[in-house]
Amino acid sequence: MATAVKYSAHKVLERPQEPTTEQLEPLKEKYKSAGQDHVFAFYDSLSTTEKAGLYEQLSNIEPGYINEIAGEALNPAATKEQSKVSLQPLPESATASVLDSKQEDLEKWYNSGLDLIAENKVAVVLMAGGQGTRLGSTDPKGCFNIGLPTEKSLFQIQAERIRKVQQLASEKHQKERKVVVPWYVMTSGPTRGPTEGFFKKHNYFGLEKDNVFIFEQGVLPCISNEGKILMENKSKVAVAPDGNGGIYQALSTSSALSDMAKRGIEHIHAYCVDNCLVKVADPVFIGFSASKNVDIATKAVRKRSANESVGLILLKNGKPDVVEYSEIDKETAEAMDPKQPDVLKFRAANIVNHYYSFRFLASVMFSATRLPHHVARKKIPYVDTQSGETIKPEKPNGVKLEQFVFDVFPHLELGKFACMEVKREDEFSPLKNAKGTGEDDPDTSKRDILEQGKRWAQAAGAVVVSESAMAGVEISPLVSYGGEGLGFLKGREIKALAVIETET
Ligand code: UD2
Repeated sequence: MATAVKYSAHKVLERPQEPTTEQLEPLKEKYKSAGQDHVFAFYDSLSTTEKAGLYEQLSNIEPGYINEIAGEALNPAATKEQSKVSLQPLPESATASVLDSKQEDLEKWYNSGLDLIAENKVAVVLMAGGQGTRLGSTDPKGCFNIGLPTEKSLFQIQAERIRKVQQLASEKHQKERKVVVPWYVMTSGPTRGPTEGFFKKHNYFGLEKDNVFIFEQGVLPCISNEGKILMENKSKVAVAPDGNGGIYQALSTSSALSDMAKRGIEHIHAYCVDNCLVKVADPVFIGFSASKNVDIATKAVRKRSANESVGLILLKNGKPDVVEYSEIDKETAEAMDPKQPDVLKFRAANIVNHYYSFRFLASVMFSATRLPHHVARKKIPYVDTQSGETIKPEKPNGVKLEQFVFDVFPHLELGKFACMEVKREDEFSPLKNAKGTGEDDPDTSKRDILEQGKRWAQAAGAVVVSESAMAGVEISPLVSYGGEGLGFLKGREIKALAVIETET
């Protein structure tokens, strides 16, 4: 299947040439037969550079494919199957829970996970192409400073967790070999430059540059409610990132996947940039998934409330799947467990924290472009191709088309899928909203990290004296990955707010 938009290899048009008639006519014909030739409305009035830029952009879009996916997304087939959709919680056989697993199992998974990391078989993929509109920051979310005493960004916290888990794996094997967990960072058009610049400015946070692979996902044109491609200005189609489901095509097209193959990677941890508690390359999760020999595993936390903005991990028509919060019906979201009346029936909340076997990722490429496109209704500024006027709409006038990363789940037999429930307080605190919202915002992220550090210090035998409720302990990931190695704190009194940056 042709891709919607080929990847602009960041070609800088040195001396833009005006497209010839032989080049232009077939392109105009293709758009005309797709009913999208309004994109040429201003072509003749454009400068040579603008003509070259528009020609380049339009040549990388398949208008027929855009019509197909926009048609499906804007008019979901109201087939009779819709009424027969069966939703059930995942069966016990497909789920494990850190909350009630035996300590010996957790240790077994932890140790086998560290062994796989030590054998350089584990990679990490960070989904960082989102535009973070709700947060109100124009920078990529990973650059965000949540207000910790050290002022570390989310990127730095995650980079230091990779460094620590490399060190733990190496120490488990008496440092016999160099341990590398390569970090593949998926960006999108708007986030690629600022992300690359931030990593360079901070010297990759102590990681080796050759083991940080920044790549770009695809984009899709923004579409009017009537299915027409929207123009951002007279010489540019309005585009948006193609969703975190664009990861599959991007891993292949960007050659990240072949880089993993060269390195002998067998296990991949893919996660969401905005979760400040994320255990990057979590040995327990890697060990658990590898021991079950699954192709995909996903972490879940107990849903906080019926209206929490999280996808629900469940069985849909007998297949593992996730129903997104933007698409769940009220009745399903609020259904209570018949066996436990005060507990939600569907309570396995998706936290964008997935394990993949390399063999699965390498196989899924052919079908990735056929993942469904979801519709995000947005107010999209555009140029009216009749009047030439730029319109800033007051209400949603169009849609962004997005693929969702979890839409590959139904491609799996249940036996090749697993779900691991983890503790929200230890592993999930998403940064979604602007400061002051009171939920999933910079203050809740900061609170959750400081609280976790305080718990770890107390578990290690320290006495923490807090001056205020928010006062906690920031423990550097370079000192402790998950609360381990803090014996040096035993018997010490710590006046919170405190920072533990080294073991001395
Ligand atoms: C995501 C999940 C939702 C729930 C919630 C919890 C999906 C589709 N939805 O919803 O089920 O787990 O998070 O926090 O996963 N991203 C890209 N490229 C894109 C769009 C997003 O890389 O084109 C990344 C984004 O940078 C972030 C992650 O995907 O790391 C989730 O994106 P989001 O925060 O926009 O998703 P949200 O909160 O709507």
